[in-house]
Amino acid sequence: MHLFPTLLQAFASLTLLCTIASADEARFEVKDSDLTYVEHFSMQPPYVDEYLMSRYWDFGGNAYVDINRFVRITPNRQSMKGWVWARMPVVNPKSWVCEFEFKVHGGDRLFGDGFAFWYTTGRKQVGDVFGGADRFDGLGVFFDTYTNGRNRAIFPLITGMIGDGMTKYDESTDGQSNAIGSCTAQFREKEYVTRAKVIYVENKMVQVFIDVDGLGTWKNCFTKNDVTLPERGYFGFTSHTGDAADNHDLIRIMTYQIENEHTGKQEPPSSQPTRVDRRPDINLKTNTPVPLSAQGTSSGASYVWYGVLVVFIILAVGGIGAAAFVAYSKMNSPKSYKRF
Ligand SMILES: [Ca+2]
Repeated sequence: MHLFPTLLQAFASLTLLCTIASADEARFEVKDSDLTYVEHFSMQPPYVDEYLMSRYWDFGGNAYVDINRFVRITPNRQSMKGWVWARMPVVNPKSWVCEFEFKVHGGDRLFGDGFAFWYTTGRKQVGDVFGGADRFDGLGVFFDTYTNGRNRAIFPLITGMIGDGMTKYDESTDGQSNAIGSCTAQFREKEYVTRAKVIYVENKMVQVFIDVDGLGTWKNCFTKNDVTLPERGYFGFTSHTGDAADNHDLIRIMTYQIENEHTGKQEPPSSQPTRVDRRPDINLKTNTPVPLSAQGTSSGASYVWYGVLVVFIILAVGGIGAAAFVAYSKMNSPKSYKRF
């Protein structure tokens, strides 16, 4: 007679066990109505402004911009490394969504290695973790297309890792030994644009969602609760190729501030310090892809200064030459001889 309540009790206990076992189920949902667009951490075609500069992003290594089409982090060639880094650290928003559209493609031959999304205290440091620096401080999400280590996962594999500035990325397990979560996602060689979004709710949660099936719907890749990321991190994207290669293209980045009952009242995103370094990392004059220097340090401003310097040297040399010629002419003129 008491079987039904007992069964209910057992079911309730089982449910509780399942809840505990899947502790990294999302504890709450971030809704579209919680979001405010943040321009200075976003990027979209044509990627450069009227001065052919990118106001908020630096590009470097083997990365290049194809205006209106994509930012190619690495081209489909062996041993390439490229990067795209935000110029300003994320002071505000404290809780954010960084959504990006990307394409990874290059044919059916040997392909790799993938690309990384970063939110780290360092930036522009080139290294061997998908083109970014190892022992990073912050969050890395790796879109891994090449199996380096022995693991049973099906690739491509998306893996998240939180670095403390000392822990190394473990390539022998493709990052699985230090992963906060991962999922398999067939994002290569798609006709449509593939998307991902990384969500951080301050001191509470990191989540990664993907849309790689062309259906326009988000699927949870992984959730990690009770996470605190460092303050003043930089958003970045890096990639590298080795013997295996692919085009790793970034098409659009859209960053949003989250404000809901879990984040509390947030400062408006516009309160972000607006000091922007106007020196560009790129000099774009045509619609054709413009490769960048190895360090990404060549700039339009530099070219202008080189031009000014060259003109100055020409004028200076010309002036000295003219003065020398006049002096020589005077010395050798009949008048000069008459003085002696
Ligand atoms: Ca790998």
